Formats: sequence, structure tokens, C-alpha cells
Amino acid sequence: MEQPTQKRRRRRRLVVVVVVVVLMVVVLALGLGLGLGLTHGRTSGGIKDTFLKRCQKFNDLNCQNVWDAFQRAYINRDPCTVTTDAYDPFIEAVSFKSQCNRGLLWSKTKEVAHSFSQKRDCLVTLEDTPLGAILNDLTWCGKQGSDETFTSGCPGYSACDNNTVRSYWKRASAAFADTACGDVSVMLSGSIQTPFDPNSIFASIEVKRLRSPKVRRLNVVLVVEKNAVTNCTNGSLKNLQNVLDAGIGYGCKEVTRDQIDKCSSDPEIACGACW
Ligand SMILES: *[C@@H]1O[C@H](CO)[C@@H](O)[C@H](O)[C@H]1NC(C)=O
Ligand SMILES: *[C@@H]1O[C@H](CO)[C@@H](O)[C@H](O)[C@H]1NC(C)=O
Ligand SMILES: *[C@H]1O[C@@H](CO)[C@H](O)[C@@H](O)[C@@H]1NC(C)=O
Repeated sequence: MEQPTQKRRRRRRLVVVVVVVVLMVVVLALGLGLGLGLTHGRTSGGIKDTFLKRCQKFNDLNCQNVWDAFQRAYINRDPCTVTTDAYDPFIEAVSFKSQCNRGLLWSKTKEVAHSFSQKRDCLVTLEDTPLGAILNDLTWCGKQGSDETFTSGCPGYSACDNNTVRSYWKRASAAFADTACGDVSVMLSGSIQTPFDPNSIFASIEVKRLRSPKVRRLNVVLVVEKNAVTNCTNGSLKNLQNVLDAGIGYGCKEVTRDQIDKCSSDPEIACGACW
């Protein structure tokens, strides 16, 4: 009777040991998983998820490749030394088709331009293409000696010339202007003194990329609201005509915000009749 009791005790001890070991493994695995999860969340988790989700709306993109090409531009770099050409591989990975007669540029009119392009299937802004849609309103940067993507503590848009985000929008705007052909539209603001501002991305990058004969004409839509201070006769718009590539036609129309909103919400109005 003595032996079976000892056996039972030994077996019980064995079971206890096994249970303790299993528990330790489970706790370790959970802890490790949690640790990895936290690291993930602290670094690229948020922006990578947003990036991939937005990218996947464009069916013809291999989004993991696109993300890899994007990261290569700024990872392990001082965020004030990222030049526009660092994004070349990314731009190539996202290459998209020309926008003949549908390209809509904007300067100081982001909100109205998008409210129009998103409601009507007439004109396309940079932000309606993958290049603009994926990164719109995001902030990101890298750090020397790190392979992580940061979304806070990045230099502001005006902090330095060659910063991660600013160089991106310059490069993306250039790529978008390169796809323009036929008639191109631009919405400029009639509520500021200088609708064609030489420091804007439109003036410093996009206009220079519009080449004749691929681009036939530039139509300025000068958005005038109640507080309008200028019109199509403004001197800065004369400057715009002067810097346009020879052979590109030019037109300017003052269009009220109300008129644009009406056209945005009424599909019965033909696109060509909006202004
Ligand atoms: C930014 O980069 C360009 C090269 O793309 C360079 O010519 C320029 O000097 C740089 N600007 C600053 C402030 O470092
Ligand atoms: C355009 O604005 C100028 C003042 O900047 C004004 O003299 C002129 O009459 C305006 N032209 C039209 C057509 O409203
Ligand atoms: C528009 O043109 C520019 C450049 O000639 C002038 O500097 C501005 O003062 C002008 N704006 C208005 C409202 O006259």
C-alpha cells in the first residue's frame, strides 16, 4: 500500500511541475507579444496601417512594395536632409496614368478644390490620385541611427527646406503636373492680394512642368467669395501668363464660391457648364 501512494505523489508533483512550466511559457509568450505590440504601436504601426489601408483602395498597387519604397526615402536620415529625389523610387512604384483634360491644380483653395473634385467626376486633384490620397494630412519622419518611422517630434513644414514632409509634397506635385495634358485647370483664391504667389508650389513647381504641346491650355478659376480683394486683371496673373510655356493658351474666369458649390451638388449641370 506504501508504493502506490508514493507513485501518486510523484505523479502529482510531476503534474504540478508541468502546469507551472506551461503557465510560465504562456506568461512569457504573452509578455513578449505585448512587448512587441507596444513597440509596434510606438513606432510605425499607426502610419503604416493608415498607409496600407488607403493604398489598398487603389486596386492596381502592390501596397507592401509601395510602403517599402516610401520608407526608403527617409529611414535612418536626419529629417531635415531629405531631398525631393529621395522619393523617386516611391513615385515610380505608384506611377499613374495621365489626366488628359481632367487635371485640377490648386493654390490656397485646397478645401473648395477637393469639395468639387470629390463630388463630381469631372476633374482630378493630386489628392484624388494615390500619391496624394495615401499621404494626405499625415506627418512622418525618420531619425539617424534608427530604422523606425516617427509621427511625432518631426520638424514642422517650414522648419527646414529639405524636410521629410515638405520634400514629399514638392516631389508629388511635380509628378502630378508631369501627368497633365490637354486642358489643365487651376483654382486660385480671389480672397488674397496675390493669387499667383511665386512662393507657392503651383508657381515654383507645377507651372514649370506644364509643357506645350502636351498641355494645350491653362484655365484659371479665380474663386471669389464675399471678401474678394482681387480679380482676373490682377498683376500676379499677368506674371502667370508670362511664365507659361510658349504655346500654352490661357484663360481666367472669376467664379463665385456659391456657383462652385451649386455645381458640386448638382450632377445635372454638365461639367463644362460649371464655369
Ligand atoms: C536642399 O537640398 C537641395 C538639393 O536638392 C540643396 O541644393 C539645398 O541647398 C538644400 N537646402 C538646404 C537648406 O540644405
Ligand atoms: C478688378 O479689380 C480692379 C482693382 O484691383 C478694379 O479696378 C477693376 O475695376 C476690377 N475689374 C473688374 C472687371 O471687376
Ligand atoms: C495683384 O498683383 C500683385 C502683383 O502685381 C500685386 O502685388 C497685388 O497688390 C495685386 N493685388 C491687388 C488686390 O491689387
